Amino acid sequence: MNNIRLDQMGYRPGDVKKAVVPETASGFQVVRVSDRAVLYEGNASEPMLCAASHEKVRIADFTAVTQSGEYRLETEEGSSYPFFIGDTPYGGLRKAVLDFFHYQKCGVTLDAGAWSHPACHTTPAYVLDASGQKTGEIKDVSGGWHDAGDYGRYIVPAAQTVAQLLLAYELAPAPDAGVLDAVWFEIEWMLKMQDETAGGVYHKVSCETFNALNQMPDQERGELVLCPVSAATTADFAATMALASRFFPAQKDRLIGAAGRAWQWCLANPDAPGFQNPPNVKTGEYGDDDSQDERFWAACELFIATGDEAYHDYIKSAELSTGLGWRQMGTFGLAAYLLHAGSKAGPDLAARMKSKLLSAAQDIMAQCETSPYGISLGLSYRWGSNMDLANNAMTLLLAELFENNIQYREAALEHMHYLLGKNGLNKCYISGLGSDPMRNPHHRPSVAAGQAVPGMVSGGPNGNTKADLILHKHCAGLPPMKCYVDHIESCASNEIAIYWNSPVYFVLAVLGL
Ligand code: 9MR
Ligand code: 9MR
Ligand code: ZN
Repeated sequence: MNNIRLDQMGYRPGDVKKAVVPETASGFQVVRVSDRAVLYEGNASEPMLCAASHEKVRIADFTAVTQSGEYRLETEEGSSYPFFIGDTPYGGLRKAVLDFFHYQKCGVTLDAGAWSHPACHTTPAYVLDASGQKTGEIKDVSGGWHDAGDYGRYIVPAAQTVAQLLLAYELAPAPDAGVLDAVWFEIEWMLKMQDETAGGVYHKVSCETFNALNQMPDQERGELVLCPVSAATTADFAATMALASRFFPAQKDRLIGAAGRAWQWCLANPDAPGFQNPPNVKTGEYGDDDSQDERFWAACELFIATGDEAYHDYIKSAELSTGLGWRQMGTFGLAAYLLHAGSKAGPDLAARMKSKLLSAAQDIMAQCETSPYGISLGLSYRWGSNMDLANNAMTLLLAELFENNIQYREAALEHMHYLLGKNGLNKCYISGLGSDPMRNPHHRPSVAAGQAVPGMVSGGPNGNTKADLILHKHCAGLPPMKCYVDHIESCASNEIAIYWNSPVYFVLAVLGL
């Protein structure tokens, strides 16, 4: 393995181009692959410590190279993976990241090459109470996307995913028409997850336990159970349906109606506790005992969708918070209000929201400045660190809508370079692309087929190596940026998930990559 870290796909001519090289490499060259012509010769920066990888490194800046071609960056010690400079160096990346959602479809016959399978999870689900007993009710909740490497379907991460895909569609300079079809598939399932009488939304549907890692979806035949309604889920649902009503005009009344019923449930249950798995249910929990941020987001979307001042009153007295990851969703509300409340927006409130969003962006930028990789995770590499990374990039791009600062955009792009190989492990964290892509995801259809579905974003390094045995075996004691193993059994560092692909898709679409 070479030790020159750069984007394994490449760079557009006008973009900043930086590689990270070892401390020992002071000079470098950019060499054309076809004829070994030296296009550029430069000196790397002074050595810097990367706290997250515990390495002293230098930055090799070759922004000056703008001529299209295929190159390698070379030092005295070695040569990088080849990469392209050109107008479209990312080839099929963005399409693959979006097409991934097709492979996650549940409840339908899937025609998807090696990953094809008959319809899965089509039996009705038994509603459980909080103690895990069946209530006697059964419900058809077929459809939607499998959440991740497992086959559960959970509303909380679904809401994050749908919101990020719809915002990508809304804010991209050239949106992909396929987004709306992709998202509608999920929304139809989400609608089935609502208890129509009381308006509450069931937290999740899955079998009681996870099935074997080598089974295709249709081979999971256990009884499906619906876990109890929760507040975070119901508020997320209200927000998502109201948001979706902007994009699906023919379904507007139905979506707003469902959102309004969910909101009424939230009002009637102000102190509902956070969701916990009933004792017999072992699948993804997505517990969140603070639903204030989800309620705030729902009120913002419902205000925009209906113009009803009752929602505005709720927003005015709500506490503002930020976040784009399933537990903390405040930024979705801030962005919605700032972009769409229009002439109805309270100017003081809008100013407070804007400063909340911009201060989140400034915190992210401050982290980027301390990192030779130009990224924002600091020392915090949690389960799904690549989602945190992509969500930070998305926050920067949202902030850029309200504060014209080219550095936000440049930093967001550095975050994509990190995912595509410019990182402490020289690994491309997206399957099917780059010179050394993720090959062995913790993803049941990929394990069953013996090959990885393309376009999937790995969870990425997880400093808490004890979270799975194989990660601990390979990475115990390593610095956080290196706690990753490309192994099917490492769910804590190498699973994939719908809500890890969605922020990456947002960034690619909005940057026009
Ligand atoms: O495959 C499961 C993955 O989707 C989850 O993220 C992870 C943590 O909840 O759990 C995985 O399932 C493992 C289970 O927890 C323990 N036995 C082995 C399972 C992997 O095959
Ligand atoms: O993304 C979730 C992460 O934040 C948690 O630390 C982790 C362990 O509880 O669970 C992750 O979510 C998994 C979910 O529970 C089941 N489906 C796969 C998800 C991704 O690993
Ligand atoms: Zn299924």
